[in-house]
Amino acid sequence: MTKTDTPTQSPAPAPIIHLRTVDSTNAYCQRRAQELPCPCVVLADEQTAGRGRQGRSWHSPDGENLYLSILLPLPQADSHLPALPMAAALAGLDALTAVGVTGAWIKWPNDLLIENRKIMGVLIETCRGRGSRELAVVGIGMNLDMSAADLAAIDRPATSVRAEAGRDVERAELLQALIAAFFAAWEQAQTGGAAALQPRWSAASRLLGRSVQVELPNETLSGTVTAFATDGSLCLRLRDGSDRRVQAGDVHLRPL
Ligand code: BT5
Repeated sequence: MTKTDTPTQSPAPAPIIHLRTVDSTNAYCQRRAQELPCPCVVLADEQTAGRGRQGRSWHSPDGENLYLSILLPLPQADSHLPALPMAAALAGLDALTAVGVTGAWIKWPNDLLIENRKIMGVLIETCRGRGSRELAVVGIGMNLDMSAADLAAIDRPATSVRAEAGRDVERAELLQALIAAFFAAWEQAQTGGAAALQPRWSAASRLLGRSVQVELPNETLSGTVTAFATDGSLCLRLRDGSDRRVQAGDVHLRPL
């Protein structure tokens, strides 16, 4: 069960609701969408059923990591939707830079990695708020201070802010930088749509020109990344010379 601390008004453009423990901050937002302020940020110290994409799980031990969901009105224009994952990824990059972690890159669609070690993941879901208004739930998990044992429990290489920064970083500092950067990017997208964020987002990827395998639900594509479209899709030149655009999938880098 969740234990809700008193909602605190943050200097960020949205109230932060701080939970001690919860199954998943995304699930919490979906359950409480009718009563939560919108926008708001739901933060937890621990998730007992943190989730990733496609039924995968997000390792969320109790401690100093960031497990948060930003509840927002879902943009009306389709052209604005891809701005959500872009804003989340860019906010993560900005927050890492703010605390002195350099070298992070965006692995399409919106993982943040340092070399091949994952430090942040994003899960975007939707729900209905008051008056059946459609809302977006932007879930962000960033490892701040994972023990070596917790990192080792993850089935892929993973890292944390403290491991990379080599110094103590306060969770409040990281959180504040992340939220401020998210809302700044989101604000930019209000007028310019995803196109306003796409150049920076695409430049922060290391996949351009790389040979990749993309796992889709029913097939696996092999090809070279030629571009990132304004709508956030990945443009691939396949081995047979044909071009494909994919909107979601899991990318595996092939050796250079
Ligand atoms: C993601 O999924 O990367 C989305 C993760 C979103 C987590 C946040 S936490 C707050 C909010 N509430 C939630 O319940 N979720 C969101 P995906 O791309 O499917 O990656 C999942 C994979 O990342 C797993 O299968 C592991 O290989 C790896 N992984 C799991 N936990 C990790 C961690 N803490 N750090 C790094 N990698 C992890």
